[in-house]
Order: sequence, then structure tokens, then C-alpha cells
Amino acid sequence: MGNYFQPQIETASRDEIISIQNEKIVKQVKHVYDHVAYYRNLMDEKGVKPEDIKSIDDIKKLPFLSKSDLRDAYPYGLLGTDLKNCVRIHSTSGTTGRRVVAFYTQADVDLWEECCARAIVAAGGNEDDVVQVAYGYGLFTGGAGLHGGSHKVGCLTLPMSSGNTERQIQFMMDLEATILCCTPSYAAYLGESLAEKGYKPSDNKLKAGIFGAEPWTEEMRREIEKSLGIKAFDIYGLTETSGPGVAFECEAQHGMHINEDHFYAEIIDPETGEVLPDGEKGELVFTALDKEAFPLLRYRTRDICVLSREKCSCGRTHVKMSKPMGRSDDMMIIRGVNVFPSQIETVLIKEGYTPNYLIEVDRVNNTDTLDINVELLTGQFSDKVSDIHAKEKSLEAAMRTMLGIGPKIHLVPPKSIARSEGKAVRVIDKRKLHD
Ligand code: DLL
Repeated sequence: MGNYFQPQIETASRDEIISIQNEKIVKQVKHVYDHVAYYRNLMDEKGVKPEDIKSIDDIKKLPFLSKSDLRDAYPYGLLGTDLKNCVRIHSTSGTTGRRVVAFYTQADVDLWEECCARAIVAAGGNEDDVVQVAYGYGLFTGGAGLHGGSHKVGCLTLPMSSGNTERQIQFMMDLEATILCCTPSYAAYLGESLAEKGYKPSDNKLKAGIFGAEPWTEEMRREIEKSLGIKAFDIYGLTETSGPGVAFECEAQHGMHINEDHFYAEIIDPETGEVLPDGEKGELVFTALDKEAFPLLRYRTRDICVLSREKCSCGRTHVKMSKPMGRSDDMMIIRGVNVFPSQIETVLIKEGYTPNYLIEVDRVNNTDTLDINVELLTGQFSDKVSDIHAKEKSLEAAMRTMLGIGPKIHLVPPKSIARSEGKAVRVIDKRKLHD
């Protein structure tokens, strides 16, 4: 037996997988139609009835869901069961308008944790391992997901949460952590911090890392692998579908296997909504085949990627997704937090500034930086440096409340930000996040 948590399903034949999907989709569409009025209305508008869905191929008949539906239905409109059956919520950062609140029954938590357990075992994990979970705990799904997965595998779990690098290093060394779970940028930062303290990569007991929640390149993978002396594995997921573990990398390190028995993936043309064949680049769409509390059907992730069904050397049969190659909306991921330019604009207007601004994102020493240049109105302009400074600080505080991360604000003289003749360029992202 190879490195599988659930070998039977992870290596099932294509026929077996399709037959599981056929069975689950029929049940799930009925469940959603009966329990989620919001989606029932969308189906009715499209003239689709649950009886029209007889197999997974019929999924094309169903309407899409997108982030704007989540906003319209906030907070309970897409709930698939009584609230009393739910045991947990998680949420993305952001404004009330953009915030995603996802609900879980105990069965949902179990299946999510099993997906994370598959990822840990694929990275070489077993009950002898010490798993340092340095993703954030709380509303963010990273900490809870890998924590639960680590328990399911039977590893000794270190629930560190993110930050406090001194303590991370102390526990990593003293408790001999063997698997590290965090964002790739934090992994790179930990690697640098260890080197600064005089540790060599061979001084730690780490053998693998499970890194995701933000885009990262092959160069970054090599850098992390070298600085920590590990093999680095990618993991993908989103709050709407449960969290990390929707897809994970195996030892082949060439694409992430999607847990197809729980999440059915399609690639569509983001402009037309047309389903594209395997191998073509487009927007990833997920259908949760058996989630109870938040059973999203045909949810548009906005992540652009490619699916591949080529045989994998690891023996897993589940379809693989490439690393996300970008997004079909303007969402940025800064220090792991999802940020939309429109949120920044909302704060500016509320605080009495013009919507003339320029966002600059960069990555310095493996940490994302966010600088926002904001134009002053003529009446707001002051010669006193202390006045400007106080205004900048107050705007930084308002931004932090809205975004969940603190930017650096630079107030600039009226009319100093170049006006564009076409589409305004609001964001300059200097990070190299995609190969
Ligand atoms: O980031 C869940 C997660 C936690 C995944 C820990 C992996 C590890 P959200 O905050 O809802 O959920 O953000 C989801 O993050 O649509 C992608 O754009 C991006 N993303 C997630 N994983 C990856 C990855 C979590 N491995 C959004 N590579 C998604 C690139 C990723 N982008």
C-alpha cells in the first residue's frame, strides 16, 4: 500500500468515481432544491427540476453560483439544513458585503478533515509525525482544517496558529516537529529566521511542509525546500467549499489531486460560462457533492487553472488541477488575506477622500507589503507635515478595520496621480506569483 489515507477511494477506477458522483449528485440536487429556497429559485428561473439531473453529466443544466449570490443570501440564505444541525462556522476576512460565512454540520467537518488527512498522508505523514500547524486559527479555515486532518491521521498536533516566530522556532526545535503547515510566504520567512539564528537546514527534524492559501511559484518551492531541508507540498481550498484540502499535491509534485468523491470540478470560459474540455485553461467551478450545511452547486471560484487526467505516478486516480494561474476577478491575496480594491475605495469615500488612488503590492523579505497612495483634495492639502501624518495614521486605522490587514498610506498632493484614458490602473502588483 502506498501513502494513502483512504486507499480505496483515492485509487478508485474512473468508473467507480463516476458512479459515486452520479449517485451523489442526484441526491444532492434534491437536497438543495428542498432546503435552499435561494437556489430553488435559480433552478426554477432556468426551468430545471431535480428530476432533470440523472447523472453527473447533467450538471451542465444547473445554474452557477458566485460570490455575489453569497452576498445576496448573507448570512443564512444558502443554508442547506436547520441551524440547529450546524456545529461550526468559518469565514473569510473582509467587509460585511464581501464576507463569506460557511456553515458545517458534524458530517461536513468530518469529511473536510478527512480531505486534509489525505493531504497529510500524501506528504508522507503518519501517526509518528509531529505536525506544526502555523496557519491562523479562528474564522480562517487554514488552522482548523489541517488541525483536524492531523488528528484524523493520529499525528501529534502542535496548534501554534500563525505568527510569534520566536515561539514557532522554539517549538519546532524542542518538540521536533516533522511536518510544517502554513502559508508558503510564512514558511520562507521561517526558513530565513532559522538561518539568521545560525541553524542549518539539517538541524531541524522537519521532513515535509503543506503550504497553500495563496499563490506561490516553483522558485519559491525550491527556496523553501532548501532553507528548511524538506519536501514542500501544495494544498488548495476555499472557505466556500469547506477550506483547505479540496485538492492536494502528492509526491509527484505536479498538480493537485481534487477530492473528486466530494467535490466535482469543471473548467469554464469565464466570459461565456461554457464548459471547457480537460487541458484547457479557464475558471474553476466546484460542486460540493455531499456537504449538508453549505451545499454549493456549481460555485465559481474565480481561480483560473487547468485540469488534467493524465495517469499519476503516485497511483491516485483523482483529477489534478494546476496551481491557480490567476483570477478572473480583481481579488488580491495579501499576507493570506483576501483584499478587493473596491473595499479600499469604500473606505476612502467614507473617510472623505477622492477615489483617486494607486495600490502598490510587493513582497519584501517574503512578506507582502501594501502601500496605498491617496490623492488629497485641494482643501485637504496642508503644509504641516504633522497634519498629513495624523491623517495618514487615521486612514490606516480605518483601512485595517475594513481589510483585516494594515496598509501603509501615503497622502499625495492633489492631481498627482496620473489619470488614465482608458480603464484606470488601480493596482500595481510587483510580486512574481505565477510562473
Ligand atoms: O485560503 C483555504 C486554505 C487554507 C487553503 C490553507 C490552503 C491552505 P480562502 O481564505 O477562502 O480559503 O481563500 C481562497 O485562496 O480561491 C485561491 O484564490 C487562493 N488559494 C488557496 N489555496 C491556494 C493555493 C483558503 N494552494 C482563495 N495556491 C482561493 C494558490 C490558493 N492560491
